[in-house]
Amino acid sequence: MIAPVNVEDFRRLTRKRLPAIVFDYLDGGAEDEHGIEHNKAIFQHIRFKPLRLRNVSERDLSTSLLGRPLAAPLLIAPTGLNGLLWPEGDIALARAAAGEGLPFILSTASNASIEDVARQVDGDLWFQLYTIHADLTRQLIRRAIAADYSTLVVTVDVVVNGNRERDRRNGFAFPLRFSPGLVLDGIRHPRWLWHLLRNGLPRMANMAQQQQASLDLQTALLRRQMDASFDWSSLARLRETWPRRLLVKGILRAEDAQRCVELGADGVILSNHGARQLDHCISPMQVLGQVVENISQPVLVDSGFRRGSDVVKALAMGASGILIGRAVLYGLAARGEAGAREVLRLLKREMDITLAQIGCPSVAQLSPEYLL
Ligand code: HOC
Repeated sequence: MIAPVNVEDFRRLTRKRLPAIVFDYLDGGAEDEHGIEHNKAIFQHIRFKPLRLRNVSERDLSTSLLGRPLAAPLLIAPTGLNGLLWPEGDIALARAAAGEGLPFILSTASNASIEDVARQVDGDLWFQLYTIHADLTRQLIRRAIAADYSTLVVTVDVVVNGNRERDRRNGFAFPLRFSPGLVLDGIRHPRWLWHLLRNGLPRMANMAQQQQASLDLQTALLRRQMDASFDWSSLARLRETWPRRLLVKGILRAEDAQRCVELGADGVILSNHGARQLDHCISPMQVLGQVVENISQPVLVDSGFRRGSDVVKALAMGASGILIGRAVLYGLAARGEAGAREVLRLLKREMDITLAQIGCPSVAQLSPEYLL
């Protein structure tokens, strides 16, 4: 294959390198996967209205978010099981983010622990929390504070696990079981198999490290299911236990965003979890404008971003930052840290070209005026 020039090229490389069972876990969505198409297609309905004869000889992608400088309004989204895609996948992603001047959000379901990532990477680290059990939450929060994570992202859209039929058909489960099918698939993907055999099967490091796990915490950890009773009062209590910046991820309604802020959130992340949860769900882009009008705190967004021009559209609509999930994972799975960085750079490059084309010299000056 010729050198990859866009995210879709990296997706094709990833498909070649990974066994189908792992590729499907990364690439797949809920049920019929209409949501994945919808998340991407929504950008087709948002068009630029370029301003002409503007001096765009110098362009600036830099910004600041919650008081910290960023090289561009991009963050690496929290994604689980990155160690299946590349050895030490979480560390590779965190380094790619730091190298590009961007924050990295470590998932509760990561393969590297909170402490290992903090020890090995010098960058702005955020921690994403799944609310599985109150004791686990307390321990994870204590550890994230001790390891100096700057921001907590609480995910609220995985009340139950999404109905992912590719995974069910493939018998995908974690820890990965070496079924005859996977072994055969692995042999057909020797580079992936070699990495896995050399480094050992990844584990969910944050959950493996629990001290004093009560019986019901042990049960919750084994089931790996969320606490479906987590509600607004739980969020209010959680806010009291985390003294630093807190964002709520998975919000899709203006009134919910408002309520998060009233409970002390420093911002929200609009997301439908990359269409991995509810197939027939709106795209966050469909409510971004309303949410931005409703609250003055930062509104971040993810789900379906594959192009720098997608990012520019969201910024013009008022987003303060875009979380990049699958797109950067295609880079990671194809080429490790270098591939993740290549994807971040190509997104930055596409953003820069888009700014020039629409006559806007900096992301700070983007506004709805640039859109139809
Ligand atoms: C502890 C189990 O975000 C995904 C993940 C789902 C995480 C399950 C966590 O695959 O979308």
